[in-house]
Amino acid sequence: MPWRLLRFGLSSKHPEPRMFTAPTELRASYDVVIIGAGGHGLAAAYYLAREHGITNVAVLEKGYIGGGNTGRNTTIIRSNYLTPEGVKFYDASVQLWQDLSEDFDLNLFYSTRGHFTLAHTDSAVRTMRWRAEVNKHYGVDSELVGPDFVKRACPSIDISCNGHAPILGALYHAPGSIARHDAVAWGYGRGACQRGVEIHQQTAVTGIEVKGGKVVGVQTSRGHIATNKVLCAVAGSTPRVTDMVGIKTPIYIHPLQAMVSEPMKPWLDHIFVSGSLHIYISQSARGELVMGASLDPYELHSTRSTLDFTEGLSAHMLDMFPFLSNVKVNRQWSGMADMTPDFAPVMGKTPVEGFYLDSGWGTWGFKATPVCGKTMAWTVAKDSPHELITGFSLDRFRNYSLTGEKGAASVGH
Ligand code: PYC
Repeated sequence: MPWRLLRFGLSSKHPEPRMFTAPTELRASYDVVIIGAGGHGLAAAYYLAREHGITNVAVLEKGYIGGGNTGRNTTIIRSNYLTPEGVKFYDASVQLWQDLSEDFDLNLFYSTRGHFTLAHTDSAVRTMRWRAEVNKHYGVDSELVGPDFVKRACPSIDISCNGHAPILGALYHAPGSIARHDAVAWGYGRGACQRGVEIHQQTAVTGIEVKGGKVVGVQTSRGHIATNKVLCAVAGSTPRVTDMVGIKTPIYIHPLQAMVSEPMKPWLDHIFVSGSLHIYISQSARGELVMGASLDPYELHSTRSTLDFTEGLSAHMLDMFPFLSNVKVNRQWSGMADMTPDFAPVMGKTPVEGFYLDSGWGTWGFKATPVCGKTMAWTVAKDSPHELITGFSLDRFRNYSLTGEKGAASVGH
């Protein structure tokens, strides 16, 4: 149990102090400005302060802490990727996740469930075998299992999927986990604040000043800031920020929707993903079923939800779990996903000196929060890409050396 929680329980003084200090004024200059107070931006601020001693840092957020994709995902954490770059990177993240509640002294409800990616076709079985072998090669616990294994793990699943798409096998990844998404942003934010970082909410970046190819300042809705280093960590809004410095990326924004059911008593231990049915599901600590599907198939900068999505997802969910037919949907939401052509992120330095990108997360940025914070903090502090992110640089598109991760997407996109 986190020590802070125990101390709180035994204390006669309530309530606790606020999680974050709220600075009123912007300083005239900062060593580093981070755009975006989601998990990634706050994690980078935390590691800049904790591991590199850089504390004159402002995190600017046009909305509120964790109000973007950090609060708009389905919290799945895994490292069963397809490429060596992806497996090593996400495995480092899973290692960090495991100690994060302890590090923050804040319960993140990190819960290891085991993650199944179901295969309904021969070619999907082949891809799962391929992923299992790459995973094992890099020491990640993944294996190809048969339908009996799946049925034993989850007796309520209909292995025939209503006859539409019988389950032929699955990639089983025992370390697959979920966590409380808001708490991650709070933990990194509080840790960064405690070390002197300033988080300015309701502060929109309206322009970035570049002189002679170098960043020299940032214009905000609350005034000007001088700085030589800007980290852009605004998943779903990346093109708006890269436009400010004149950088072109192949990132397009698609909505990614999700929904939760009313709470049920716990019946689903594992996380299930079906690429053919285009769905994923887990059960949260509150008993809600957390469910999602593919991206909306068009470019759109919007977080609106649609009935079409609810109907399609529900129909496929019932193929797998027919007994859910009377369960109510409590709420649904949408995030804006930064999609890249090879389904791998875009991280690191850019052609503009002092402008760093943490972007292109597609549908899987939440799980990368800790490793991204750590590697981006390193990259910004040393002005040199951390070794774990060299496969994700922007210039891979110019050099035709893509990092093809589409085969590890949760669902067909
Ligand atoms: O990458 O595991 C994942 C994921 C789940 C839902 C969307 N992406």
